[in-house]
Amino acid sequence: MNTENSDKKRFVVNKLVNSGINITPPILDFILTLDNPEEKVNLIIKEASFNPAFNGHLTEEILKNLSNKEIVKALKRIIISKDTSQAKNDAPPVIGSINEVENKIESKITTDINEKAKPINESPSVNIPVTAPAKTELIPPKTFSNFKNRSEIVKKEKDEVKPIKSMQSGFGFNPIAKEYEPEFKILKDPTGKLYTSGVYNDFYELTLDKYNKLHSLMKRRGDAFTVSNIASILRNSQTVPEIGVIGMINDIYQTKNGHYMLAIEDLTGSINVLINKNSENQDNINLAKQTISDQMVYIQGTYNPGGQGKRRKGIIFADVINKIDIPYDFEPNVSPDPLSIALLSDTHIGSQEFEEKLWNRFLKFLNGNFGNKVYREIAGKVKYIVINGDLVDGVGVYPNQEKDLIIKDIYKQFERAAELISGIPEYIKIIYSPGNHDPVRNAIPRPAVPKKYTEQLLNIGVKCIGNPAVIKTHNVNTLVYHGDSIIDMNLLIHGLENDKPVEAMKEFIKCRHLAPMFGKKTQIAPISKDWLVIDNIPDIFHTGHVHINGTGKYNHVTLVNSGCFQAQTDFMNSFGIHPTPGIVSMIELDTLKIVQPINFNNKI
Ligand code: D5M
Ligand code: FE
Ligand code: ZN
Repeated sequence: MNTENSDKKRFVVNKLVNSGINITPPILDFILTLDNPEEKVNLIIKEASFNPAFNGHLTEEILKNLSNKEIVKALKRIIISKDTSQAKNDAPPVIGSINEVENKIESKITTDINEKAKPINESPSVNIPVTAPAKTELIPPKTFSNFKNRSEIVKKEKDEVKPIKSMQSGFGFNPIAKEYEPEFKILKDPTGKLYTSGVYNDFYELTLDKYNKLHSLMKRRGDAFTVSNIASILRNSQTVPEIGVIGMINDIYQTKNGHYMLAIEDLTGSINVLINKNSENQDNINLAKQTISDQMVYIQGTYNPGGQGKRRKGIIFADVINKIDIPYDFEPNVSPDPLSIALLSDTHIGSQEFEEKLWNRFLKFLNGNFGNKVYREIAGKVKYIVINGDLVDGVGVYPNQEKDLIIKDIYKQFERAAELISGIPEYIKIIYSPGNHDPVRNAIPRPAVPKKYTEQLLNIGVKCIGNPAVIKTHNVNTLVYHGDSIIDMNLLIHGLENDKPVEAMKEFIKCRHLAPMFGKKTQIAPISKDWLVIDNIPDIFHTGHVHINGTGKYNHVTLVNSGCFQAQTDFMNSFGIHPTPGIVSMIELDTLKIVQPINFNNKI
């Protein structure tokens, strides 16, 4: 291959890898046959991210649905020629050829050649015989007209999955939450607002928006009041003490002598910053240890212009380094009423590992049938339930997922989800925001799951929103984010561990961004506005994804990683994840007290 072609290939592969997209060699070769593949790949990434069936694998199906006529035509030509040469059934070549071209790129191009990703609605369905609908004994709603009767949902007897037992409230169970109307508002929801600007490189637009938002948040910090821009600092030919600068980190590393070296940039230029390991303020070193590229920092220190001449390289010797963070004395909002919110995620309905027994105990608990008076009192306060992603296991989400599925049809997974949710008392408002297993695009932010899947959930009063989102329940604001980037954060920052997800959550708050990294496992959609900036400080911050329950506080913000209702799969085992199914965290909205998480593994 000539150099120009291999440069093109390198560019295209880099682009795709940096966007977290998997590709097979035939598809890569196809892209390279297009006119101006560098431009086309941007277009493909942008459009594919908006296809609800797109799960990170760039397949023929995904390309066929692009709006660009040239791509679709070229694809047709190839398919026709494939057909006529009877090459259709030939196995595609192995992926090794890509790695040969770009040996610097890690082996992230992990497409399983045999796994031809199918669009979700074409997945094979299991044949579930239907018998007479089971009678339900749910209490009909009394006051809340916006809630349709959850008991209206048709229940079907199934071979593969048992229907939930009808839930009846425990004797003498008088839930206080029933006496209150829901006071619920969506404050931030990306659904329907995920625009691209249509310009050549939307990642540039996104980065610029992130920069501007984080910069203005940093300016609000008292100590970052007087700052100079980098170009004007670099013009100094003399040493300047006590100079302040705000910049986004381009690179950060520890020198062989143990100091920290940062390259930061603003809109005017970039400059090196050194944090001395012997700094009087060891907080600086501790903060540097927890800092990664693409985060915004404030630096104060002495500028040294370095040697004479054009090759002179100025450097700031930092006395202070700060992230945007939140104030120590942040005062969260509380509810005037004694209600609570239960924070769930990762039920993975449809998976063989879905822990239906634990879910049923949770339903019993909500209906006042689990545990003693103390449990009933806790249950009776629950007014809101958030399901923060991975409600269903989905299809084609990871290689060989099919063998882990008990319900192989996405629509049937949602049907079952609606049945299982219908056991939640009527007076509880349920909010569902999607994760990486739900049938929306894999890249964040995600819009709400489309109605074609959620019709039955909507019928039983479930509110479907995008992710991340901010909701207000009885005066308390909760930032709801599935948590896709927690895994990257734990890999990038030394000392962070998957089994302590709350520590990664604290880092998100400190840098005021939900995915402060590019080109890692987290797929970020190339849109023109950055929805991942934490612009307003939430009262509660809720994540999931890791499948390990954890709770904590950071400067009075309540943190919950909700855990899951799915036992360990082989896929998780391969990442060394030991999930904690059946542990549910609830927060009192009037006190923001974290209720001791209830473990439904313990039979009571
Ligand atoms: O994630 C299930 C668990 O597996 C959760 O702990 C995150 C982890 N996980 C998922 N994908 C990856 C990758 N690519 N690397 C490392 N760990 C991962 P779920 O989203 O439910 O599949
Ligand atoms: Fe999950
Ligand atoms: Zn997940």
